[in-house]
Amino acid sequence: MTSAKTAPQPFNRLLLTGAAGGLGKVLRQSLRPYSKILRLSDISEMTPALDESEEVRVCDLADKQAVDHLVEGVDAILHFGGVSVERSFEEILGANICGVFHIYEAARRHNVKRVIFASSNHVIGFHKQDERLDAHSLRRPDSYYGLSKSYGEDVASFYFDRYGIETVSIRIGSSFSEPQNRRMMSTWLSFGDLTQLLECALYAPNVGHTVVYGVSDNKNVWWDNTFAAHLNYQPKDTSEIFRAQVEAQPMPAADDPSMVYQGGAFVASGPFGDE
Ligand code: NAI
Ligand code: 15L
Repeated sequence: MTSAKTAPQPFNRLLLTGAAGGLGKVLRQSLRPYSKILRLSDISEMTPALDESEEVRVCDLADKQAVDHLVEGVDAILHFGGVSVERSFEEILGANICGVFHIYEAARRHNVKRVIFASSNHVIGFHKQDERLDAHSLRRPDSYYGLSKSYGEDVASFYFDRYGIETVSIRIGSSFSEPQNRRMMSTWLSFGDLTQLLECALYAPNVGHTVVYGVSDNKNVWWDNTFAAHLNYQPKDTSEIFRAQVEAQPMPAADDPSMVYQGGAFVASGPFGDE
C-alpha cells in the first residue's frame, strides 16, 4: 500500500523576489500551497494581488532601505530577483551584488532564518562538459553574472557562520518549459522539479548552507547532488522526451562554447565597455 504524501504546513508569509520574471510568474502559482500569504516583489510592475493571499511590492534590490522594509514580517525568502544573464559589471553590481547583500542584511535585522538563493550553473560554467562536478568542486565562474552568483553563495555561507541564517543555494541549470538546445538536454530543470526542490529547501531541517544543483533527471547530467542528499530532492522529469525536437536543430561546431563548456555561450560574452 502506498501512503499519500501529506502537504507540509504552510508558512505564514514567504517573500519571492523576481516575481515578474520568467520563473517568478511560474512560482507565483506553484508556491501558493506553501504560504498563507505570498509577498511578491520585483523592480518591474506585476499583475495586482489576486486575493488576500498575495502582497505585491515593487522594490529595487539595489535600494537597501527599501529591501529592509520589504523583508519585514516574512518567515523565509526565495531570492530570485536580479539580472539573470550576462551584462556589464556595472549593470550586475546593483541588482545582484548589492541586492544579495541587502537581502541578507534585512534577513539578519528582521530575524528571518532561511533563504533560498537562486544561484546558477554559471558559478561553475568554465568547467568542460566532460567533467563531473559536485557541490565541493572548484568554482569557475564564466561571466560577471556567474561571479555575482558566486559572491551570493559566499554571502550565504558567511551569514550562516556568523548569524545562523540558513540558506539553500540552488545552482539552477536551465529552467524553462522545455530544453531549448543540445546543452540544455543536460542542464534542463522542469518547473515541476524546481517547485519540488523549493519545497525540499524550505522544509528540510538543518540545512546550514547547502549547495544543490537544480537539474531534472536528465540522461546525461554533469552534476552530482550527493552533498545535498539531506534535502531528499528526487527529480521526476527528464529532458529525454524532448530529444527528437532538440536534435532536429542544426549541430553546432565541435568547438562552439555551447558544446564545450558547462556554461555554454556565457563563457564567450563580453568584454564590455571597450567601445
Ligand atoms: P528573469 O530575468 O526572467 O527574472 C528576474 C527578475 O528580476 C526580473 O523580473 C527582473 O525585473 C528582476 N530584477 C532585475 N533587477 C532587479 C532589481 N534591481 N531589483 C528588483 N528586481 C530586479 O530570470 P528568471 O529566468 O526568472 O530567473 C530567476 C532567477 O533564477 C534569477 O536570479 C536567475 O539568475 C536565476 N536562474 C535562472 C535560471 C533559468 O534557467 N531560468 C538558471 C539559473 C539561475
Ligand atoms: C542562467 O543562469 C540564466 O538565468 C538563464 O537565463 C539561462 O541562461 C541558464 O542560466 C542556462 O545556463 O541555460
